[in-house]
Amino acid sequence: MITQQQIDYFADNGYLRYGPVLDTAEVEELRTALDNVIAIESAGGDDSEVEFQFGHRRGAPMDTTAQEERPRVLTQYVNMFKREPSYEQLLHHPVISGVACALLNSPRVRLWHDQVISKPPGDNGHFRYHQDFYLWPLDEPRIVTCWLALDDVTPENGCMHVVPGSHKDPRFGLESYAAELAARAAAEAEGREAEETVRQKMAYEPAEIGKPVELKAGECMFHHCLNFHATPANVTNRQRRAHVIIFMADGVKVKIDQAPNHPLIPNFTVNDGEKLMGEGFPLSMPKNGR
Ligand SMILES: O=C(O)CCC(=O)C(=O)O
Repeated sequence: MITQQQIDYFADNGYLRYGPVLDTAEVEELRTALDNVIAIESAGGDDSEVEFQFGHRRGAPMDTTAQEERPRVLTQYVNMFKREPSYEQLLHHPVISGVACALLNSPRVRLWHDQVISKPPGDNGHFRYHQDFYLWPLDEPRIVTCWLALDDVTPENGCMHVVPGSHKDPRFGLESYAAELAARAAAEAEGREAEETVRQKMAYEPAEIGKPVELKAGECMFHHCLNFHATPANVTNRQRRAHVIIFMADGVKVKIDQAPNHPLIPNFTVNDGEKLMGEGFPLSMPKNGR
C-alpha cells in the first residue's frame, strides 16, 4: 500500500503523488453522485446540514454566466459523505485511509471534513497559495488531505501545485504564525498597518512557482496541512473536479480562536480544548474490499 520511501518523501516534501486508487467505474459513480447534489443545489438546496449551503451558488444552474455573478475561484460542496453513499465509502477506503494513517504515523484517523472542489470551465480562477491549517479551528497540524482527481488534471485545467518542503520551513510554522498574529494585534492597537510577512506574501505568488501534480481521474495525491499549495485557473473547456478528504490523527483538539467563524463549528458537540469527535467527524473504519 505504501513504502517507507513514500513515507519519507512525504515527511521531507509535505506532499506525495500517490497514484491510482479508483477504477473508471468508481470514478463514474462519484461523478453521477456529484451531478445529483448539483441538481439539488441548483434547485434551491438541501439545508439538512448547516455546511451544505457553503461554497457554491444556489438556485441557479451551475453553468450560468449571468453578468452580475462574479466568477468564483472554485466551487465547493462540503461534506459529500453525508449526502451520497459513494462518497461516504471513500472515507473508509482501505488504501486512502491506510495511507493517511501511515503519513500521520497514527493508528487511527478521523475525518475533519470532505468536499468536492471543482473549477468549472469559465467560472473559476487562481486559488492562491495558502496553508490549510491556519484556516481551521484545530490545535495541532497532524492533519493530511487526500486530493482525489475525478477528472484528468494538468496545469491547464487547474491541477494542484505544491511548494515542496514548505510544511517544515520555520518561516511558515506555528511560532512564526503566532509572532505574525502578535505583530498584527500590536499594529492594530497602535492604529498602523502591520508589515506583511513572507508567509502572507506567498498569496501573491503565481501557482507556477510550485510543483504541478498531474493526475489521471481516479488517482490521488496527499498534502500536509502546513504545506503551501495553490491551483491555477482552469483555462480549458474541460471539467476539473476533485474529491478532497481531510483526515486528522485521532486526538486532534478543538481550538476555536484559530478560526472562530469556521462553518463547521456549529456541528461541534465537544467544547473548546477537547478532542474533536462526534457524529460529523467519524473515525475511518476500513473494511476488507470496502
Ligand atoms: O482543489 C482545489 O482547487 C484547491 C484544493 C485545496 O486547496 C485543498 O485541497 O486544500
